[in-house]
Amino acid sequence: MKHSTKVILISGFSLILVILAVFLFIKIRGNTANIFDRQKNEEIPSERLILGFSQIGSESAWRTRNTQSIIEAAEAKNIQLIFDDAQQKQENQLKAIRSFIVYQVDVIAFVPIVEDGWDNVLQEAKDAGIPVIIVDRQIKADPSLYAGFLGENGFEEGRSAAKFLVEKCAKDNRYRINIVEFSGTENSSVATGRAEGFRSVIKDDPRYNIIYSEDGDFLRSRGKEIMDKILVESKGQLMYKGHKIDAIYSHNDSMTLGLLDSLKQKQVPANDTIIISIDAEQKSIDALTQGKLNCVVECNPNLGPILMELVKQIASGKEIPKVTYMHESVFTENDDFSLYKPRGY
Ligand code: GYE
Repeated sequence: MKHSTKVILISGFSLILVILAVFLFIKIRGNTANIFDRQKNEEIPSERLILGFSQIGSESAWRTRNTQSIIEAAEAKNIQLIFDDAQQKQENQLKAIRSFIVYQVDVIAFVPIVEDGWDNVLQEAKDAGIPVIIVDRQIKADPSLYAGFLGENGFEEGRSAAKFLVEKCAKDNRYRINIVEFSGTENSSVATGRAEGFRSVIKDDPRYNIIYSEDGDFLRSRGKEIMDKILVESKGQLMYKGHKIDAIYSHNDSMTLGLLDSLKQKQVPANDTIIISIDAEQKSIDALTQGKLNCVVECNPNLGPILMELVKQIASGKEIPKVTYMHESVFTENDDFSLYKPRGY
């Protein structure tokens, strides 16, 4: 046993030597010196910056606009972008981030599809001296492992949705408000935040009850499937297990458009059902102005310009804020729709 342990140690030591040799070779050959080799506050012309970006996929119009914003902003700032689409798989994101490390990009940024499972790869990036910016969704990891977060405040978005519902219901004397929730991707920070924020507003009023919640994965197809199932079980009524559905809270517009598809296909009127959505893509705003929705909470996908500013700050050795939230507003049935501007996505 002792002998085998010695063998493992020797091979381990030679393995370390090989890795060091490869690393040194890459370092010498590498034409983009790692930013931590540079003097602090040295302004780095952005044409020399390389940003490795891992995007989760293209599950919604919001995501598509988010991607466009990042690509456009990198071009505008002359930052070389290595972009990877993870096709909704965390393992693809981990592979992409590791490839960015080997390539020795200057900065890594990524949208974490779920909150957990990032500590090891973030440690690897830190060990390689490559700073990481978390984009759009947040993670559960040691904050010292990444430079900062830029994105939405899901908790506040959920609170805004519930505040609209409470204000609307305060005007009528309904003794009970039954709510069905179309949830975003399970274990994503944005779905968790939107769920917790909504509940934080209604938790002390017994009239409000979330009678059913299902994960629709932020997908239009899943939003339709869930509503189809509800309508089949209730024989075409907007009811769940015998309870009237007074309100629907959907974590994103794609799922909302899917449930509207279902109501339209089955010719189920929803005039007295309060429907609240999040994102504010054009089709959802159009549904609001047509009276199909009552409230749409904005989630701003245009993160590109601010992200590139943060990349340049980091690349010059400056600190960036640990958290940067985007400005977001709320659109409701009470607005003057003539003041609305095109959403661009
Ligand atoms: O609401 C949804 C997208 O992470 C905030 O993900 C984003 C969410 C957004 O699929 O449309």
